[in-house]
Amino acid sequence: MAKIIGEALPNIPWEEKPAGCKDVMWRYSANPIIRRDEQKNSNSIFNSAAVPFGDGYAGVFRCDDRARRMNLFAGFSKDGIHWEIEDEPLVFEGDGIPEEILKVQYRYDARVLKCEDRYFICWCNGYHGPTIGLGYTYDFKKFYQLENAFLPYNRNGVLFPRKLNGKYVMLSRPSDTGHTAFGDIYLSESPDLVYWGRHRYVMGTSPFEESAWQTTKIGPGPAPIETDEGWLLFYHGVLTSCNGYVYSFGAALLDLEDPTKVLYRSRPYLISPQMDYECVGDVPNVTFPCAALTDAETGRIAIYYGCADTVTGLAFTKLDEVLDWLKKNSL
Ligand code: BMA
Repeated sequence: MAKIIGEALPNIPWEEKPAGCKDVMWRYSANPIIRRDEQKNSNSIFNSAAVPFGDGYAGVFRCDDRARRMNLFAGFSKDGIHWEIEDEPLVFEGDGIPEEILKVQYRYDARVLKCEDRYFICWCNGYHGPTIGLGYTYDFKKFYQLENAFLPYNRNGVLFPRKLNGKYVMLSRPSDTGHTAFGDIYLSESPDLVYWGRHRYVMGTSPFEESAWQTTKIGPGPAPIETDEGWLLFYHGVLTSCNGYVYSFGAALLDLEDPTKVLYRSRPYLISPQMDYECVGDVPNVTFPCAALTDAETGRIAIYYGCADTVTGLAFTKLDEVLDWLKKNSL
């Protein structure tokens, strides 16, 4: 049996696979768990991240307001399903950065992860175009911001939950100023969370004859999950259909020592937009994962994903099941 290297999480949000379901990943029956208007001024709440915190959970939520401004908000939950999201956006204090970097243009699609003694937050940060913002908190009350990790333009920065060979490691998807029509996953490392370099290609889009859901662009989803067989990465992939972009997600297994080596990568998707709340919304046909909770004891995995850029859903799988599927269905 493969093992998640991490902590037990007995109260992980969970629902058993419905009888007769043949899928490797299944949706929570009460999806969406977060409605579009659950926060004071929100137009939509999606592409958000959650982590175990205290005896419950904390998260960083993307709430676009009714002026359609994109910003990040802290939220708290006892069970990982019912959330209280704050009315005011995150305020970061600079950690060695000038006012210019602290200024908020727009912030979206946060990932949150525990690394060493703190919770890191990576997000898409407006700085003359999208780049990767980076900050941390100890308590989800006070937040500290570091330098942007990269030059514009980049989206989907995702830090690993621990250093590798003494360096912090981040996956990202270099992009452009608009609704980028390309995108591969790269890995960069840093000795100090300020200077990022040694950029390496990890994986790119696939030929459509091979696997069409990931032909236009791909990008990292939740922070990689450490297992004894490798880093389990859930990633999104985009197909350009005659009706626009379709965002699905699948999984890959990266080498534990050298995560630029892709051991397996899924040919089929795990989740694609099929339910009404995934197909209908501000941006139709989007399923976009940003967080994963894991229970090392049972191998349970719960994924938070944005649905149609409007609401937030939960989906479940188990480590053994997803690895077995990945190995049998690899590109
Ligand atoms: C991506 C990001 C995501 C969004 C997706 C679909 O480029 O902007 O926030 O969910 O497009 O609109």
